[in-house]
Amino acid sequence: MFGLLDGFLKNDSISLQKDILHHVAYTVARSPFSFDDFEAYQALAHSVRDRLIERCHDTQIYFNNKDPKRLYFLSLEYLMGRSLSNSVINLGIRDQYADALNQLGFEFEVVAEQEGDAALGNGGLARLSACQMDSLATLDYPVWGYGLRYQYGLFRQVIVDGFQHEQPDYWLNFGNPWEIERVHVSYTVKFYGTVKEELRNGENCKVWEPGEIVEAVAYDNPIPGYGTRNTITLRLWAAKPSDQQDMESYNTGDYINAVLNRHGLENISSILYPDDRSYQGKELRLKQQYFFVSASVQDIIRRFKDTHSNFDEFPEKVALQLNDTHPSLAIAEVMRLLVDVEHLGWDRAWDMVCKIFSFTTHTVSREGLEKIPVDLLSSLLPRHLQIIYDINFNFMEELKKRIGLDYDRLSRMSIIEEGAVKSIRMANLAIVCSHTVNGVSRVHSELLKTRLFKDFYEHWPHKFHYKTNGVTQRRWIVVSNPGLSSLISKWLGTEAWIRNIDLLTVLQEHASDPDLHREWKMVKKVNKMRLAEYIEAMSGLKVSIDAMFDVQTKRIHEYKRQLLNILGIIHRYDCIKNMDSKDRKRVVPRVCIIGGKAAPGYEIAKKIIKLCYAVAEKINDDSDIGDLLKLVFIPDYNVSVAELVIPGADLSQHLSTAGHEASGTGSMKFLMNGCLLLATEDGSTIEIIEEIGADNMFLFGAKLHEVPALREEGPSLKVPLQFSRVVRMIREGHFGYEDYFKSLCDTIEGRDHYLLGADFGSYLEAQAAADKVFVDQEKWTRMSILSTAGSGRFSSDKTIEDYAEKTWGIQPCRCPL
Ligand code: DL6
Repeated sequence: MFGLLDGFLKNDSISLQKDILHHVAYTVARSPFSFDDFEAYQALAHSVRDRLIERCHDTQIYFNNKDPKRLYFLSLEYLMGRSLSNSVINLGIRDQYADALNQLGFEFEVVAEQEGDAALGNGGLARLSACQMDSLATLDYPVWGYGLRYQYGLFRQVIVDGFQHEQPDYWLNFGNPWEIERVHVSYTVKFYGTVKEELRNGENCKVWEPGEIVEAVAYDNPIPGYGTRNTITLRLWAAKPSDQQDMESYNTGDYINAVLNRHGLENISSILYPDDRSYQGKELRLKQQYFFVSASVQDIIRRFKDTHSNFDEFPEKVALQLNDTHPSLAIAEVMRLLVDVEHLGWDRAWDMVCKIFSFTTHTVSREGLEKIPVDLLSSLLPRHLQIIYDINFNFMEELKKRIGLDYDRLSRMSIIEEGAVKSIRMANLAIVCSHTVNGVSRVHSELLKTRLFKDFYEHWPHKFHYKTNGVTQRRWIVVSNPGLSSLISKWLGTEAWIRNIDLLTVLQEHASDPDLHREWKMVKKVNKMRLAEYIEAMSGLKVSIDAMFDVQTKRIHEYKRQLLNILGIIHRYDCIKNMDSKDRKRVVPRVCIIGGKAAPGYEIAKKIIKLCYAVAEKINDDSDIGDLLKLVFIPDYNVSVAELVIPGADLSQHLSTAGHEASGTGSMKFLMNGCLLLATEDGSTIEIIEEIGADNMFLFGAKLHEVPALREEGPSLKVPLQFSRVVRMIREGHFGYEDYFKSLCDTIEGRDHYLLGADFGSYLEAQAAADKVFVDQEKWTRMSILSTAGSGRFSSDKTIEDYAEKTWGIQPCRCPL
């Protein structure tokens, strides 16, 4: 199609140069003789966007011709990070662009740094969605991603005097070249109002008369695959006032208020909720969920109807994936559209719903499960509440036939929770209506089957599966660690591992080769220098790259136990202070790096950040300690900071109390980058151990089956003396702010739900083991190589292939080159 215009866009460096200059002149509106790095970035991004659009169109035309079964991936969050480097690498034209820029007097890396992060998500779940989109495109699957185009992404974390402050992330301030606004692709989304019964063609129909109407407008974000022409689309919805709304108020003369009300409707898509665990009962959140699923489902049905005259083939052509419970209202929306609008009849619609939906949960705890107060749903989405009640009624009737009148079990499995606040259990809704319920690691799946969803597992064992999470090697090695990427390609004699991750195991054969060791260490050294420069620029702290870079970066949560890490650092500091000079010579120097955001309302998490700063101030200012120990907190940890930090880490810590991390994906990124893991046997770490062997990592802590007994012991549990000593140091004001830290210390003395005291001894042993190996650089490097070599199972390509075959039933559909 584009061939008709002027031939396909050319990708040699001269053509790219011309293209960049064209965009400098006509898109950025600057003189081609004078533009700065940011303007170069804008022009470059638009030039890449042109190529993405070309491929996106070709991909869609190809999909339309082939009409394969399509996957629709519904997620309320995506942490995409930056797009430029990833796009040009996946398009295979990074070097050509670098040349083109060079000839114009710019450096690719410097220009790429101008891009801000797209942070439309909180943490693990959101970054996983981004990795999975990359794999879906690369593996040529016919897919659409759907989500919300928040105007404010995840807050910026600013630290003032050690305290976290949240600032808005208005990421669209300077425009977003990576999206295409589709003004002609919009749907009305209805809220509030009443449901009436009407007789139509002799049938009783439900007619929803809404009280508010909002327009959902599509913004398409192309996602290019690597080594393929396929470029899929992530369609994000933005709320716009609808012309149908408020005509009344305009007519009554209240012009100003009518305009203000209109403007308010845009707020639906304006802010991302910044808590990754609990969202319960907020009207705006519910509006966001429904807004995005309603627009998406309307779009999906419209696309299906474009090429089908009836719904007979709907389940053979459509798979809908619920990324956690957040999009579960899609179930009721599909029912509403098929029954009330398409008039298919309840039974036929229900049969289809049960065939098309699959559900993945990312939660371990009961408290983390979403609930929607019935009162709220009844006012906001009255028709959907009726549908959910009907689904539940039928389900309860079916259940009674199977289990009889076991009221306890019936009430536990009901979609409706009775009680002080009558609520809809979104997970129960998703399980009842999906053909498959996936966990995100093997142990997570076991926890789902034996604890969280035990009743459902006993009822429908065939529905329960797991797909261990993975991360994309394109982003987490090729983009973020070009040195390691070239090294791997050189030793493997091919770049094929970028699409075929199994090839990484070939590195095992070379794990003891001194030449590889030399080159491997050099790559790490360069990455550590880059990270050290960043630390100095950000905090003014100079760190030695000969020290072990020991990193823990992730959202701040009590269960992730950043506090255990800080207690360990205090212990190390205390030991060094009490050593004589002979013993000090044997200390392995460490740079301890911690980073992550605390949810704005999570006080204990914010105290952990403050404690980290207070301890850092004490240690880093102590001239007696010098380079033996440094502690730095990296503020505003996000995807692009992770791209810098992960390749520079020697050791990374994953400390969740066993049974609390559903999977964990940070560990996989560190593993791919040859970083050794110090970890508990939790989530996907258990599977990492199977791949690389316990000898190649530092494990510690209570195992899953030991946790209940330890908890049972409560305050009488014996904890190591060192533990009591470091907690006392905090309580006694060694790091200042003793009153402020009191409640933090109280969480780990006495009840200590996350078992920091119980695990402290084995944690220190694991740390000592890491020190010992670090001194033996040959052993360390071998372990590092084996870590990368064994990381292939944790590529999102693997996860996606598994989902495609076993859950979604979709096949690759590769657009010809
Ligand atoms: O599945 C992705 C990721 C897991 O790796 C983490 O273990 C889990 O904590 C995280 N969950 C969330 C919570 N969101 N919800 N719901 O991000 O998912």
